[in-house]
Amino acid sequence: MFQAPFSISIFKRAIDHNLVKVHIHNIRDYTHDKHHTVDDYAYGGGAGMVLKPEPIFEAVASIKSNIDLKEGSGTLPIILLTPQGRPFSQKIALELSKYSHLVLICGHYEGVDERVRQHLATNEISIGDYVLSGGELAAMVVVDAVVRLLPGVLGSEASALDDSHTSGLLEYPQYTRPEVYRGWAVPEVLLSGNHAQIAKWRRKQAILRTLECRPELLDKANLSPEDRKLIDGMKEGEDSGISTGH
Ligand code: 4G0
Repeated sequence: MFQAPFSISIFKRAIDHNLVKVHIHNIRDYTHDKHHTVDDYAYGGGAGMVLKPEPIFEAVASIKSNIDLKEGSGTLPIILLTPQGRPFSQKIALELSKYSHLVLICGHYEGVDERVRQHLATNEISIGDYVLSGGELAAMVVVDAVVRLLPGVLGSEASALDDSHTSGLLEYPQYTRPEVYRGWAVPEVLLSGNHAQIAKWRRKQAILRTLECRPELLDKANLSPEDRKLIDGMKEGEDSGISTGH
């Protein structure tokens, strides 16, 4: 399941260039019984199985023993992916990108024994308000978001710090050739070569999109007094003359 995402595109390059290493561990390998039991019925009853604590604690202990944290870089985040965790964000991705090592624990079934959360995990993260059949996809989402922030992983042309969710606004619309597709023309200003006008148009579009799709982001965004004036005008329902198209 982890193979495909990590063997294509930026991951393959990052791994091949030794910018990152990803190790997959199966908790079944840390069981001692003949059936390699990793789950059991829930105390108190109820449908579904619960992941047992022992294989998870033993897997993490073994992984830890193989990590040598450089002096000073201190702590090792042990992250449990569950729907009950803190909502994942670009800010958390940036924080996680500063650590030399991360351990991610993928929950499964109806859940994980609470002692894993209380006494093993240092962080509990959710990638969104929905339930997946396992934490693996959630872990891959976190790893993807973190790895693209590591120095040298993205091409120099695309700065990870330059994109949406760092500025706090949604991104402005992008166009490439052809200039007219099925009668839909690229906005004139983008062909003008007037860089000041283009920057102004893009800023306005970013604000407009954010206002329409994610208004709550505007409260936290870093906005100039000029941006604020623009927004106040849009909120009053005045015709901005620009449509986001959705
Ligand atoms: C632990 C993460 C793990 C508990 C994991 C489910 C969604 C996410 C799992 C459960 C996951 C997310 C209590 C259902 C595995 N689903 N949103 N599934 N419970 O990050």
